[in-house]
Amino acid sequence: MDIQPNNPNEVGLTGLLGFPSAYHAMHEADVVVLLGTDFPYQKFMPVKNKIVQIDESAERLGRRAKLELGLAGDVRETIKALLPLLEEKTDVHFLNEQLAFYEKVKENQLEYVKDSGKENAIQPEYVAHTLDRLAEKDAIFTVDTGMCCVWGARFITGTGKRKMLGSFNHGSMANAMPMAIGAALSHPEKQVIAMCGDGGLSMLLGDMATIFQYKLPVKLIVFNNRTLGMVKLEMEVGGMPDNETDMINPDFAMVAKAMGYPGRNVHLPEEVEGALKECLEHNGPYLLNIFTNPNALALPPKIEFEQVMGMTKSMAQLMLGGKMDEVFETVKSNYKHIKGLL
Ligand SMILES: Cc1ncc(C[n+]2csc(CCOP(=O)(O)OP(=O)(O)O)c2C)c(N)n1
Ligand SMILES: [Mg+2]
Repeated sequence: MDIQPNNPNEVGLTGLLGFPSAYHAMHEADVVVLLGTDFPYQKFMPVKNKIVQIDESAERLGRRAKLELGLAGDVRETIKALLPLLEEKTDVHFLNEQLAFYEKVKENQLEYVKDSGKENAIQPEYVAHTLDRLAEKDAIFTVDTGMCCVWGARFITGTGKRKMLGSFNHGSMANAMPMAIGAALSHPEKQVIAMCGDGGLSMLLGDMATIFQYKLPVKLIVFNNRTLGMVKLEMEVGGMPDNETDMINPDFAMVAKAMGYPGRNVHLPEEVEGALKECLEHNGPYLLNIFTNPNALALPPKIEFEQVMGMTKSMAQLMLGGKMDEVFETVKSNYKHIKGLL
């Protein structure tokens, strides 16, 4: 998030949560320079172009990609040493092409936001986008492992002053609320917003009491899709019918009230904006339990043929298993993604 704002050459994130524009730019470039990263999602790494990697840990060089050049050292110092050796190019054709594609991708993203969903199937993209508009420009966001990572990465705009915390190395569930507790303790002056999954929140429900005990003005926004959504998606993409991913949740708003602070259930898309405003403006902790669409999908920027096949197979298996309604809902709620594929 730190390099994103005001960078005129930005083309978005890459990887599983990323944008097609970043994927495309990385694959079409002659040379890719990796600074302090080797990208965990190997499948998204280009293989045909020249890759230069700079990292202070030599053992990371070439770990996930075939390198043309690997340099062990501090990124800043290494770049300073390399810059005088570079010949500046003035042809901006490639850059402009990538930026134009990124604009299109961003426009396409807004398609998701236009559809706010329906009763008990509020579109999470719409919720995240509305939250992005209403939150402070220096807010601290935390995102639960699961679909909230996707909504956060795609719809919360970096301003240079905002921070986003997640369990990005370990991918452990239930991180958003405890991270928000830590953030609120260390930054009492900041607005702290936890984007929680219903599965994640349930896992550490007891921590809701800690928020009250220490009077932390944390805003808990629950993307309550009544499922372990990310895992359900992984099963579907793997060609299996989902199994044991449904959640029977308590009334989280009532739980918040029992803990000593306000909670509100949001069932209708029309209520989202007002409820978010009320939550963010409240002086103290607040929980919003938003009933989101359990079939909302986040497709990676590049869709593997096998993944599409897997999805079809799982849909067929659901149909065979008699879950016709669910199949129809999944297809219907993802027609927008199909547009992205064409
Ligand atoms: C401790 C732990 N258990 C299991 C997982 C596997 N896992 C990753 S995301 C996820 C589902 C999360 O569900 P929820 O919090 O409701 O978020 P959603 O994806 O539905 O938005 C699971 C089970 C994990 N990453 N960490
Ligand atoms: Mg969930």
